[in-house]
Amino acid sequence: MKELDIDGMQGKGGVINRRSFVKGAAAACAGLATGGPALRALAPDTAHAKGALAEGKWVSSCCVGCTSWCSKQVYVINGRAVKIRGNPHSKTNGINSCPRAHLALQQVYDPDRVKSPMKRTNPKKGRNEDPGFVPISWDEALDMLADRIMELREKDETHKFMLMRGRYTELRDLLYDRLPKIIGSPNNISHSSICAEAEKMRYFQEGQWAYMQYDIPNTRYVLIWGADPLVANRGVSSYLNSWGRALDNARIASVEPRLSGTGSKCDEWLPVKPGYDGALASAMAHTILVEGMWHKPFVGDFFDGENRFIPGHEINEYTFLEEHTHGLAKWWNLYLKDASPEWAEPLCGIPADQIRRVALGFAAAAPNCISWVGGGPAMQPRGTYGVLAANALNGLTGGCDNIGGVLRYNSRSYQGFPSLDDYMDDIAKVGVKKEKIDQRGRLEWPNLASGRSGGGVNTNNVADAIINEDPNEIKVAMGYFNNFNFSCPGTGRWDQAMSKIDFFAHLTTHASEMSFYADIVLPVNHCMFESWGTLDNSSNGYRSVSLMQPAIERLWDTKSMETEIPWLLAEKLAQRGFDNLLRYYQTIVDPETGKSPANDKEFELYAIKHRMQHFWDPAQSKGGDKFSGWEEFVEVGVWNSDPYSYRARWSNMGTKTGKFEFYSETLKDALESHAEKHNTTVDHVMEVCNYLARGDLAFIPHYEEPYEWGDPVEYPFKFVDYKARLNREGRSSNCPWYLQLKDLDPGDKSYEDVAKLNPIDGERLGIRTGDKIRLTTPVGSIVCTASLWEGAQPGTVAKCFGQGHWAYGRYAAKVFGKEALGANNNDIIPVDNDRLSGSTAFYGHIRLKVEKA
Ligand SMILES: Nc1nc2c(c(=O)[nH]1)N[C@H]1C(S)=C(S)[C@@H](COP(=O)(O)OP(=O)(O)OC[C@H]3O[C@@H](n4cnc5c(=O)[nH]c(N)nc54)[C@H](O)[C@@H]3O)O[C@H]1N2
Ligand SMILES: Nc1nc2c(c(=O)[nH]1)N[C@H]1C(S)=C(S)[C@@H](COP(=O)(O)OP(=O)(O)OC[C@H]3O[C@@H](n4cnc5c(=O)[nH]c(N)nc54)[C@H](O)[C@@H]3O)O[C@H]1N2
Ligand code: SF4
Ligand SMILES: [Mo]
Repeated sequence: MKELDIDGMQGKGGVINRRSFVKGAAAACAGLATGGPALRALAPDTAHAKGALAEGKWVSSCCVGCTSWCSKQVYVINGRAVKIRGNPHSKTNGINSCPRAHLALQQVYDPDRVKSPMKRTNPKKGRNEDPGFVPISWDEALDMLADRIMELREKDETHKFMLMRGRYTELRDLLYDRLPKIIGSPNNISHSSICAEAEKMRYFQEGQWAYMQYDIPNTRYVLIWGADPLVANRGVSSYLNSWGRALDNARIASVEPRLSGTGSKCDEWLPVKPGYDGALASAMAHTILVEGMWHKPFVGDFFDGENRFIPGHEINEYTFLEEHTHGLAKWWNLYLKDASPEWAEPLCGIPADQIRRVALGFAAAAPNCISWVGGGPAMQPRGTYGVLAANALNGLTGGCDNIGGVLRYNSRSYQGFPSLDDYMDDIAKVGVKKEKIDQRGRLEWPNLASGRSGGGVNTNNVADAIINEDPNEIKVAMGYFNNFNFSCPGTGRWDQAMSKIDFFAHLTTHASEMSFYADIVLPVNHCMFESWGTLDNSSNGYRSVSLMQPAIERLWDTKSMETEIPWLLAEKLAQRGFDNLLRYYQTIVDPETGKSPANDKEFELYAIKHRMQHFWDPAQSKGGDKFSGWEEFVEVGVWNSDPYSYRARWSNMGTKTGKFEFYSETLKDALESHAEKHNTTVDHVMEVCNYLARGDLAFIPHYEEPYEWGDPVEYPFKFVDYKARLNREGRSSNCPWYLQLKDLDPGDKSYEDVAKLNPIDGERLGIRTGDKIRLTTPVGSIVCTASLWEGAQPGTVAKCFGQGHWAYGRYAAKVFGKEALGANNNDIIPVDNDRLSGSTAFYGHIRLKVEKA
C-alpha cells in the first residue's frame, strides 16, 4: 500500500472536498475553531446562547463512544455536524456529556475514513503484506461476497461461514442473528467475552445476566471495585453529573491497584495488589458479620437476636433465619469464619485496620450503599469468584435493589423482529445445528451465561479454533464494527487466523488492523450521525431509549451496516436463486402503512420504526413517555421509562431459590449440568478450568489465589491495564484530540504512550520520566515511554489501553500499515480466561519485567 492509499479514494464529491476538510480538521485540532462550519466542539457555547448559530438545528441521536450509550443532540449547519451536547429530554444523562463525546466529530469527519468499497489485489495475507486495496463499486463488492456465500450453500458448507461483530445498535438482529441463520451458519460471534461478561456472574447470586445501574443520587456509601466511573464503565455522562452530590452526601472508596480518576476524588483508596480482590472482599464480609452489621430486614437474624458469628467458629445453620437471602450460614461455616482482615492483609496488601474501617463504614450506610463491581476484579483468570465476593456485600447490606443501592436496568420494550422459521431451508436447518466455531460448551469452556452450559460466547478462542480448524475450517467471514487483531490479547494469533480465511469482508468506517486481512472492505456509516438506529441506558432510576438518525449529509459512498448492506446482499443472493433472506427482510413492514420495503433505504426506515413502535406509537405504548407518533418521537429522540420500583426483586430474583444466594444453588445447578453433559464431576470441571475450589467451595464467594503468568523472580512487576478517559473503546486513536489531550489521564503525557511506574521503582532501576523502556512478559515485549508517578503502586506498571495501532490512519499509526505509534497492551497480555464466564482475562495475571530500551 502506498502512503495511506485509503486517502486516494474519492468521495462522492460535491459535498465537501477532502483537502478543505483536512484543513478544517487540522484547525479544530489546533484549537483554532474559527467559526463557519469548522469543528467547534471545544468552543464555548456562548455563540449558541446568543443565537449566533441559529441557522442550524439540534438533531437528536445517541453516542456509541462507550457502553454508556448516552442520549445526545447534534448541532447541524448546512448538513454538517458542528457540536454535540446531551439530550435535555433524557432522564438518565440529560444535558450532560463526558469529554469524549466530542471526539465523535473527529471520527465522522476523519479524512482517513474508507470512502468507497475496496478489494484486495494482493492474494497473500499477513501483517507485512500490502493488501493493495483498489476501489470498486458496491455492486462488484457485493457480487463477490454473494458468490462466496452461494458456493458454501452449493457444497453444504454453510457452517464454514462466520459473522463477527464488535459494537452494534438494537437493529443488530437483522444482521447478526437473521443473516447467518438463514444462510445456515451457527457462527455469529460477538465481542462480549472480551468486553465485560465476567461482571455478569452476579447472575448466580441475583439472577440478572446484565449490567446494573447505581443509585448515586440517593447513596450514602460507594465502594468501587476495579471500575473508574468518572472515566470509564457505563453511565459516565450521568454519573459525572451526580457525583458531586455523592461527594457531599456519601463516602466513596476505590479498590484499585492504581490511583484512578475516580480514586483521586474519593475518601479512601485501597491500593489492592492486582488479583487479590477476593481476599479483601471476603475479609470485609467477615468483618460485617462479626460486628453484627448485616442488614437484618434483608438478610434476617439469629432466632434470638444473639450474634454467633465468632471468628473461627462454625454456627448451627438452624439458628439463623434468613429473609431474602439463601445460604449465609453455609458460607460462614465453609469459608468466611476464617477470612479475617489479618488473614487478608498480607494477601491483598491492604492494612487490616483499613479493611475494618471501610467494611464497617460501608455497612453503617446500609441499606443505602453500593458495592460497584467493575471489570477489574472480574476480567481475570478465576475472576468469577472475585465478582461473587465483591457483589455479596450488596446482599449483606441490603443495598441490592434498594434506595441508594444497586439496581437493575428499568425494563423497556423493543419490538422483536418477525420469526425466521419459515425462511430457513433444509440446508440452513442442518447448518445451524453444527458446533459453533468458538467451542463454547465443551468441558473446558463452560461459558455459563444465564446459567446455561455454553450459554455465552468465547470471542478470543475463535482465533485458535480457526487456526486449528476445530470444529471446522472457516472459509467465508464477515466482520463489522470490530477489530479483534487489535483488541484481543494474543494479537499474533488473530493475524494468523485471519490470514487463513479464504474470503473476508470487513464492514468498517476505517481501514483498521483487521481490515488488513480483508478481501473486500465495505465502508459503513458512522452510526451516531449517518444511520437510523437505537441504543439505551439506565441511571437515576430511569431507562432512556435513544434514537439515532441520519443527522448529516453523508460525505462518502458509505452504507448502514445492519440494514442497507444486508438488504443489498440479500438482493444479490436472490439474483442467484436464493431469495430466503430477501423474502424475510420484506416481512418487516412500515408499521404506519403496512408497506413492504422495496429498497435498502426503506428497509432501514421500516426496521427502526418497527423496532421502536412501542415507544412512539401511542396505541402500542407499554409505559413510560408517550408520543403522538413517529414524527414527534424523531424530534425528541428519546423515550424515558417510568421511575424505578425499589425492592420489587426481594425474594423475587431470577435465582433457583428466588433469594439472593450466598450459597448459589443456581451455580451448583449450572455446574452440575455442565459436568453431567460431559460425564464427569464438578470437581473435575473446576480442575480443567483452572480454578482451585473443590466441593461446595465452588458455589460460594471466596478468594482464589490469582493465576499468574511468569516467574516472580524473572518478572517481578505486575501489569495494570485500563481504559483511557478519551478512549472510545478501540476507536479514538486517529482523532487528533485523543493524542493532544492524553494528559487527561493522571500520569500520562500528550502525544506519548506512557507506562507509569512508582518513583521508588524508577530510582531502583535507574529509569526516569521520558526514558524509553521495554516491558516484557512471558509472551511478548513492547517499548514505550516511562512516566514516574506515585499513583502506580510499587511493583506495578500501569498503562492505558488504546495506542499501538499500526493501521488506523495517519494519526494513530506512525506509518499506516507498517509502523505503530505507541504500543498495544494486547501484544504482551497472555491469553487466558475466566472459563466459567468465558471471559478473556485482562487483569491480575500479567507479570512483567521492565528495562531501559
Ligand atoms: N488490553 C485491552 N484490550 C481490550 C480492552 C482493554 O481495556 N484493554 N477493552 C476490551 C473491551 S471492554 C472491548 S468492548 C473491546 C472492543 O474491541 P472491538 O469490539 O474489536 O472494537 P473496537 O476496537 O472498539 O473497534 C471496532 C472497529 O470498528 C471499526 N469502526 C470504528 N468506528 C466505527 C463505526 O462507527 N461503525 C462501524 N461499523 N465500524 C466502526 C474500526 O475498524 C474499529 O477498529 O476491546 C477489548 N480489548
Ligand atoms: N473512557 C472509556 N470508558 C469506557 C470505555 C472506553 O473505552 N473508554 N469502554 C466501555 C466498555 S466497552 C466497557 S466494557 C466498560 C468497562 O468499564 P470498567 O469495568 O470500568 O473498565 P475496565 O477498564 O475494564 O476496568 C478495569 C479497572 O480495573 C482496574 N484493575 C486492574 N486490575 C485490577 C485488580 O486486580 N483489581 C481491581 N480491583 N482493579 C483492577 C484498572 O485499573 C481499571 O480501572 O467501560 C466502558 N466505558
Ligand atoms: S459516556 Fe460514552 S456514550 Fe456517553 S457521551 Fe461519553 S463516550 Fe458517549
Ligand atoms: Mo467493553
